[in-house]
Amino acid sequence: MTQLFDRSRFMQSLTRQWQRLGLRDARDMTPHQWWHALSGALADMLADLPAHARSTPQRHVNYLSMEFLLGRLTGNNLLNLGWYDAVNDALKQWDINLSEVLECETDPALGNGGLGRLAACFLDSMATVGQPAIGYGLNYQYGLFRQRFVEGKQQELPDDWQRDRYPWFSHNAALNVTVGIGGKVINARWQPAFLLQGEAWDLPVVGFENGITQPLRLWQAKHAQPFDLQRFNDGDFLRAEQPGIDAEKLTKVLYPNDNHAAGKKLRLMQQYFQCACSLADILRRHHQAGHPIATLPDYEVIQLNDTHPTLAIPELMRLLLDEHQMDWEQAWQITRRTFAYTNHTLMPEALECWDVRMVRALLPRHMMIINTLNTQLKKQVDARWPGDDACWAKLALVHNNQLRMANLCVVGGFAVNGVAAMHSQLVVQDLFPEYHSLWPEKFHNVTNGITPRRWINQCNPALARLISDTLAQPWINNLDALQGLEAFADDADFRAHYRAIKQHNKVELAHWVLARTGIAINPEAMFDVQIKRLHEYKRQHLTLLHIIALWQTLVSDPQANLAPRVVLFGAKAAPGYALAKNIIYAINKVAHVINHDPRVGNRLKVVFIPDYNISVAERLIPAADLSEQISTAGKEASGTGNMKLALNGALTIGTLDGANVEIAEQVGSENIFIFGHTVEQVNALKAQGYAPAVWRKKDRQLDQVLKALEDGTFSDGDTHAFAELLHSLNAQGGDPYLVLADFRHYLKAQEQAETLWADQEGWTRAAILNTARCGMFSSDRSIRDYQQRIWQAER
Ligand code: NBG
Repeated sequence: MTQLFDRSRFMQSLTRQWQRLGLRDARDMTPHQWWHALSGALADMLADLPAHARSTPQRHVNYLSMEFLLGRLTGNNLLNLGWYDAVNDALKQWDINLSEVLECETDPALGNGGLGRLAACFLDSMATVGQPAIGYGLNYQYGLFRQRFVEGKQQELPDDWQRDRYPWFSHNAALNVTVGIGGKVINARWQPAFLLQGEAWDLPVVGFENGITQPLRLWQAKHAQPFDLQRFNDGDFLRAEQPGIDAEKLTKVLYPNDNHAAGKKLRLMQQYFQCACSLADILRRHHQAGHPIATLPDYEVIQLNDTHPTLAIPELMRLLLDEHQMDWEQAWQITRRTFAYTNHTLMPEALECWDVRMVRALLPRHMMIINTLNTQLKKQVDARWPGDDACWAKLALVHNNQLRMANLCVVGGFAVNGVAAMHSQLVVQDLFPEYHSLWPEKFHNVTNGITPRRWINQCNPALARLISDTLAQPWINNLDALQGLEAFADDADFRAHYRAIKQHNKVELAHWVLARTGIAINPEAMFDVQIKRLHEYKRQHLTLLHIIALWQTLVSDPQANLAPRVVLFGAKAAPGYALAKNIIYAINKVAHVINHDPRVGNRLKVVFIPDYNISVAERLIPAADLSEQISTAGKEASGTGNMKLALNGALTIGTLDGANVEIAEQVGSENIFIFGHTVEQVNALKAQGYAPAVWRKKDRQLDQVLKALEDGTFSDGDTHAFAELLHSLNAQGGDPYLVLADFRHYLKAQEQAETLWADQEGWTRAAILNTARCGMFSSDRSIRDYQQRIWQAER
């Protein structure tokens, strides 16, 4: 049931906010203060709403994730509460424009990319479908770095996102927990060397028009005592404060790596801190509800978002054994029935392994428990594969002084899932075949999804209105209803309307791009969009090769019949990832030459939008015509940007990778441009000994394109400017992601896209069918799959 908006309560609450700022009148507020006051007022009102009565016997979900990439909250909460129009109206008495106020919010960017954004979509969907849940993460003082380009090169700036108190946070000191670290084990009891305190900072997660609000609880590290009193009294003031300074460092920054394990001690401490705080909180709630500890898995499930929170497994064992004096077997049964693990990658560099000595130094008791688990597992493996050392070498939790987190997750929980059909298959086939044969019932697929609240209703209001006007039923929390649009794909009036919305969004984007980058783009051109983290496997450099090929064609043949095109990139590279940074640099340099080439004019423009984040995505997605999803087959676990773009009516050009496979199934092969080597073909090529030089040699156009990068055409004669990029493509045994092998096929697929583009009615028809047929990519469906297959399934 929607909560009714109480206007007078809102006015009172708002008044308190500006009075607290020491102002005499609401009119004295700056736009930023308006955002602050509005958000604070809404947060107060939300806190006072009656709690939603829960009668369902469902297991409660604890979603543990090191990342939640939330994006702005105020506008989203207003829409989900159903209060947007009422607040918009209330603000008019001061001539305040709500959408301008909402623009003042800095994105809470507590995540890197798809994994963190997925966690945010899942929170929204759990609240919307009524799955009782709490999200647990860390309250990083600095979110993902802000990006700017200096002469085309990425530079990172700190993201001090909560410098002036984030108004949606509520802090409850009664929830503080104490966490130990270091020290030794004496008589099987851990004596930590020092203690930290975890403070709980809660953000409200608002379900869509259903009166449900659930917390996202983010832990912040503080020193347990203000300082060492003895030292302080002795006059050693600075040293007395030392432990406190270290504690606060712990949750200062988010590690800026996507799909890559950092291996740093501070990161391990962050992981443990998050797990220890969250488990203490889960057990506290369980106890408070009057349930005996042995019934934990009957009431609670802990979903591990990738392996980052794996230490929750040995932590629960420790609590059961040492704090609750349970015997090993019972503790193990409880633990195994509580945890479920989602795998998000097959890439070796992203599969976390920790140096055992480091783990032991920080968590000696946990390491003992893990070693015992390892011995126990060895017995099972020996019984099944007697004397097979190679098999044990793969399955061991601890091997060569490395602790393998993914193995611990598979062994320590009751369910493992991949994030798209093909990925889940590869998890079984390539990553865990032996585990699968031991416990086939543990393995599942849950295809990712995205929340239609943010990714249509909020970011594309005109499309949302058209859908609501067209369909006779609610669709925002029932996305399968979009099927009802199919019938309208053949209706010329509807197509005109749908196309006008896209055009309007493109015009808006063009204004914004001009203001932000100084580059004028033609809204009549095809908007070709590639937005995601910068990674070699995602192949932004393949797009770059296509751009250069287009430019060479335009220059050599001014009459060439090419569709006017604007290629838009958004991507951050991890600060230590030299190749990714070089690709950004190359794109920016090529863009500069092309955008200033009078022979090209308006026919081709390339824009790399700096500081890509959720708010930027919300602008780009509704305005995209073509969606680039071109990772090497087998490398992208799912992708979720692909879903957002398709739902908003961009046609996908993509490989048979991740969720592209399912998108292609849904929309039909005539409404998507699929190209490239398949997983099997990629494996076969590699097995033969893939040689990129061979592919270059047999394709003159490819050779010309690479030459232009080599000979300084785009770098003022500097032939070393793109050394990393060129080395990755040219080196013998190089091109690990088969860019050159897929180049020709990619260009053909781009030509197909151009052909359809020339027929605007046909293009629009395909776009409508993309919107109509992508309902299954709602994260509400993902959550229901988790419920049926994992959380609420008979065990
Ligand atoms: C990422 C994958 C994406 C996927 C998201 C969410 C990691 C480790 N994995 O393909 O690369 O969409 O997870 O599942 O960040």
